[in-house]
Amino acid sequence: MLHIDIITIFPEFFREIIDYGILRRARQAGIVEVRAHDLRDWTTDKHHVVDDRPFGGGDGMVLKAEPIFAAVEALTGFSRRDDFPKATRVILLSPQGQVFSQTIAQDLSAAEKIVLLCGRYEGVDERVAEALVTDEISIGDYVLSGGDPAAMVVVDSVVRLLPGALGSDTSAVFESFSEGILDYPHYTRPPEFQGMKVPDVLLSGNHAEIERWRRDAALKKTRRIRPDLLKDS
Ligand code: 9D3
Repeated sequence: MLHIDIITIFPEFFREIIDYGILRRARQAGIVEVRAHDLRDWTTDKHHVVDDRPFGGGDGMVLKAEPIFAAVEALTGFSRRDDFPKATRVILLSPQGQVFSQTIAQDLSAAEKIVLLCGRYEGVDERVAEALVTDEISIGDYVLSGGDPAAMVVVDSVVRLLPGALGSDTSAVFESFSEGILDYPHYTRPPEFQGMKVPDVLLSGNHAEIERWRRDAALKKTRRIRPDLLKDS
């Protein structure tokens, strides 16, 4: 079973999500365990302060190293990257990370324990990245207000790759097949809606023709919207 621990200053943000959809089913099937922890639980001062002003000056606040190191030690038994078992991944979600991908999701789905550190404010004390985390991940080139939504993205994409999480394995097989190209267009009833018709070929019952149409439509759509996916293949 994969254990996922999320360290955040907004644990309530995750409560509902943990209890819906594939994640709920995977948890009930004993495939994964997901917990959201409040970083403030590992502060030692009266006011549970998790942030402080940046050395050298500048705008905004920085998440302090001490509570993060304490949290990771409590959750993994270790507080140095080099001491973690190989199947333990401690991931900092930050704009400075490697851009997340399906390949990284697949790699993470082989782990036994994943700790996700959600950054906030202007950043996280760099000693966390230097000595504690095994991976630093961004989910793309746009500005979020913190790492929490990024952690949700990582959890969703990793959990659905776990054996048994999707119920049937048809989707997983299909996915590896279609990687690197956008999906073909889908239609369902009715065959005409507000004057918009479903392509005749899909109603023809000719499976070879349908297969050809779908491959062609997927390729056209990819060329138009994501030509980068076709660059070297
Ligand atoms: C506008 C603030 N920026 C000043 C140059 C820096 C900045 C600091 C902190 C920008 C974003 C954040 C908070 N973002 C994350 O913690 C984050 C994130 C993201 O913003 N985009 C994509 N992936 C991620 S993962 C974590």
